[in-house]
Amino acid sequence: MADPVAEAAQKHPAPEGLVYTYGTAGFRTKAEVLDSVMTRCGLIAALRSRALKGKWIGVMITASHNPPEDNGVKLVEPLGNMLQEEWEVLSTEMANKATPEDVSQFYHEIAKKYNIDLSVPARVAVARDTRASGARLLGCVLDGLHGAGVEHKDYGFLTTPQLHYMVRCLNTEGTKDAYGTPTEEGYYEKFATAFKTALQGKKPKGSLTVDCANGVGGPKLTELIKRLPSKEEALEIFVVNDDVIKPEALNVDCGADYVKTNQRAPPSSKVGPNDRCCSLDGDADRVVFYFKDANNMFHLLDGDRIATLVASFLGDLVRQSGLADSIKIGVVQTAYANGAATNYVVDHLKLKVDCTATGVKYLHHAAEKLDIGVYFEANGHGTAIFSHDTLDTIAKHEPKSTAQKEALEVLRACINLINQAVGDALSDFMLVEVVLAHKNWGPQEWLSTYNDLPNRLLKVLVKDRTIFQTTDAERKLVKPNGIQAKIDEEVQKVRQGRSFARASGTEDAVRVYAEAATKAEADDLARKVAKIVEQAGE
Ligand code: G16
Repeated sequence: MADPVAEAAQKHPAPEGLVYTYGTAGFRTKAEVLDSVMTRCGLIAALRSRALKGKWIGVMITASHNPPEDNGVKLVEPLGNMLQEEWEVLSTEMANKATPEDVSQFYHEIAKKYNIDLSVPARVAVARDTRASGARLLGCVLDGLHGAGVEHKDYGFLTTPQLHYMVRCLNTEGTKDAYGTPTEEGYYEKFATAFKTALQGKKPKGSLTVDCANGVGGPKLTELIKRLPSKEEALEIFVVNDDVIKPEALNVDCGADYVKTNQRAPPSSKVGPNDRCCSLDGDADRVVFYFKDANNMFHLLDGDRIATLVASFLGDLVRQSGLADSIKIGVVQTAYANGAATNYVVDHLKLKVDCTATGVKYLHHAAEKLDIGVYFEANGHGTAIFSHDTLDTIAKHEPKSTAQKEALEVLRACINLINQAVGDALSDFMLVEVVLAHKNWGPQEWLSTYNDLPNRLLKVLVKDRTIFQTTDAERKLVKPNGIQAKIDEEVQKVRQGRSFARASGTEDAVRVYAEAATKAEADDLARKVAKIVEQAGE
């Protein structure tokens, strides 16, 4: 075969009878059936890079919060954003081509349709998390990249946000938007320096225990800590669940998804009352905080809490810097946001709230329309982004007093501390620590800003989850017919009730969320809605 694209596809034939979809966060399923998808993603990455005149594109091999036997792949756009939706569709189509010839034909069809010059250099940066299947799947991606004649950089093990950072740095190097040095050292230096500057000599109360879900975040956090100010000067950090030698331990009984879904600390947790803890997920792009009070009661401080904390702090800094008239802040949430959090943002912080479908790409997109867009999913995925004009305004602003100058310095340091490319658990937890240190708050003060409505998240296994179709930012089901009316009926029976069901984009399940005035009502509502979903899915 003289066709290198078809040759690459030939090496990793597609299993028969499987249908792949580029979901909430790329392709994600059992690792054993992903070889062909990886090679084809390598080809798509090559085309995407060529379509953008040789800009660097990222390929991240990870299944994030999923169990150890899963894996996945997501593509990263030049500024570190998620892949454009149109290209998600192309990726799905490519992944489902039956033969190597079909793959090659489609590759050339895409080139033709988008006027892509196949002789233009293509550049792709690759990284992976610590899953056992990662090495094999990396080989499959590289076969695709070789087939398409791509210049590539293999970063080895990275957290997902680190790869997003690298891609943004590679594409902005030497320009006025230069984001940093595209190396691991560059990443640690940038964020560690920003952390120190943003603290302005303030010391967070107590220590922080970080559960790394036995994923790639563990070793990377250990590296970061080496560059942070000493524990005497700033923050004492204890790293737990950082075993990457046993890949079967990944996300098991620990990590952000475990803590958020079960609303309890990992069973291995040994911290004392009021000790701050946080949990990352398997690829360190989510973080949730929590603590146990003096009565040993568990309290979760999830993505909603991080959003409200960060939005209020940035709002204060903008005001104190004398910029309140020129910069507006908004918050972006999904349907999973606790009703109490939404009310707090609107009624107390007096900020605008947008609601989008699940998936970082939707939230990021909505946040891009704001001067400062703070976006977080309740599960701990998120960041804050600053528009070009806002960055410019902040850079040029001349403070008129010492107080304005100090606030402006912290605001500028926060811009560097917040990963603008994508939500980043390491950068996010440092930001939270900065805010708590400035406010002189412990977790209890943070918790007391508002009371969450009791809520429950359930997973329902059905025959075919694709039959569950939603509208209104996933808050209502339009299919199967009649199901929403049944859910509404149950919701009306409980006080302050709200519930919705949606097909997961990363797992083979339908997720059910319910909240109500009391825990018993929320649990009961969740169970009833789950039953409705189960019956409709039979
Ligand atoms: C991914 C997405 C998130 C989403 C989560 C769950 O996270 O990046 O935006 O909230 O999946 O999505 P779903 O409910 O559709 O399964 P991660 O951390 O697994 O990459």
